Amino acid sequence: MIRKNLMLGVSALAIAGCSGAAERSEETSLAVRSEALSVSSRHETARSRYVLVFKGETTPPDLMERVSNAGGTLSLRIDEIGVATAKGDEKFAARMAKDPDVLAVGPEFFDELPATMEVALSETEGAGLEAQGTYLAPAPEDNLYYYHWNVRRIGAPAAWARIPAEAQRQVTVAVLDTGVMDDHPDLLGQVVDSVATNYCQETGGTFGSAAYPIYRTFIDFDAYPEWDVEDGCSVAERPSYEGHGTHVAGTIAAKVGGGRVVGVAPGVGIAAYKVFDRYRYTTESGVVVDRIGAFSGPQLAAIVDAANKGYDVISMSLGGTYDRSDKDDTAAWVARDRVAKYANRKGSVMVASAGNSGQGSNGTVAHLPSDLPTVISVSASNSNNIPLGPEGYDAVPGSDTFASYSNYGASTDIAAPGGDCGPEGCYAKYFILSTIVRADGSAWYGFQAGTSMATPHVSAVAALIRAQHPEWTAGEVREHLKATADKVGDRQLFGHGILNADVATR
Ligand SMILES: [Ca+2]
Ligand SMILES: [Ca+2]
Repeated sequence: MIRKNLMLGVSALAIAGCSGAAERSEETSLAVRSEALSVSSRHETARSRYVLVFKGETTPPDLMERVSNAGGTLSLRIDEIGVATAKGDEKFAARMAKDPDVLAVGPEFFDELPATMEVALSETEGAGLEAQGTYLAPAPEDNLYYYHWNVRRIGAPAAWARIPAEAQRQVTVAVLDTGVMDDHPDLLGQVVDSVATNYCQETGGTFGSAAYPIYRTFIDFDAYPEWDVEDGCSVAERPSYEGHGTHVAGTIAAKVGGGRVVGVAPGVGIAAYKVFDRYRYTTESGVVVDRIGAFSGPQLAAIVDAANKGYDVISMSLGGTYDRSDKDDTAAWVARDRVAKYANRKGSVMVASAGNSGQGSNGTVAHLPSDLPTVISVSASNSNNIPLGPEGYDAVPGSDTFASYSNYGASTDIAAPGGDCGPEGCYAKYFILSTIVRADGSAWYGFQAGTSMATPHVSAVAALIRAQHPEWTAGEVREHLKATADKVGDRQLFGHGILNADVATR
């Protein structure tokens, strides 16, 4: 029935070749990249699932009776914003739409995470670097620091020098994603809260946390074509580990020391929200599709929870395209707009990826949540010249480019490094290196590209600004980020410019 795009980390991928210190993995060719970038993941929403938006920005006390009287079953009620999700047929939707307290009824959309591809770090990478010096790494363990052109391009080290770790630790960034590996050596102790709002709320990992990215259960659309929360989640034959949220979290807060990389705000805390569910269905041609996607309801619930807990920043490397002129999209649109305003009122700075379809989102089509006025929309930049210098691979001043896959448009607020291919080809050094979970569940490092990778840079700098100015409103932080960005060119592409942590924290 209804389909929505979701563009998460593009993640071009190839098998990392073997390489030593002299032959680093930037030699790895990313032949499949163009194919990966053209992926425009679509998935049918679970039929019969609806979002109900009430007029009064609160849900009526007798909500459950109203839903059951109309022939539906209630899944989630989000009282703070007057939104609920429910299951029912089309008659149910029509009946609810006639309720005088209801503003809009529409499908509950399901945003898909495309199959993640990445350039994994080779096993030998970084070995023997001690002999060459550690390229000004903040700690000897951070021996992949020389790959962090992105961290240095936005001037993060200058900000670290100004904002003590204790001040950073007062700030928390909520990461709405697939989960965060809380015992990754670079993230151990960084995850200060763990919440699963997804419909399959399994726990996992060393600490058994609710947001650990193990997907042992799934929504079985073959067994339950009209799946409801009450039908529960089925046990998978083997777990899957989804590293997207761990990559995002590492770019924000991978710590100094511990593991081998460093985030943009290495002292801040991460609140990991798992909003994605694993799901499976068989296509008409018999292909079994086993992927990860996020329903609207769990996303809205996570934002409300993070805002209620006073988390400073809400980082969303996710989204989908919506059409203002499509009546079916109205409920989802209003609900997302309402929750963004709610979070802003509570002081949470909302940051979201612009999306990876290489399209301008002007006109009636918008990418949500990024295109909402109270959400910072992040497009992706790259560099066309990243030589190895005294501090490692660094972008030559003036070499900024716009990433080929990034969305753009009038609502783009700011750009940040997201990685892309370079002039010599698709080499790892042009990508963003961060923490990942390998297919066997172990902690590792990977290079990825996408607006999903650009977004956490902005979230991290918003957190650093909050550490300096705890009293600033979400709107003040947002305006400060834009005002301090490097003006590099086309407003439609880069918004107010490329994020600058150094200028933003002076
Ligand atoms: Ca580290
Ligand atoms: Ca926006």
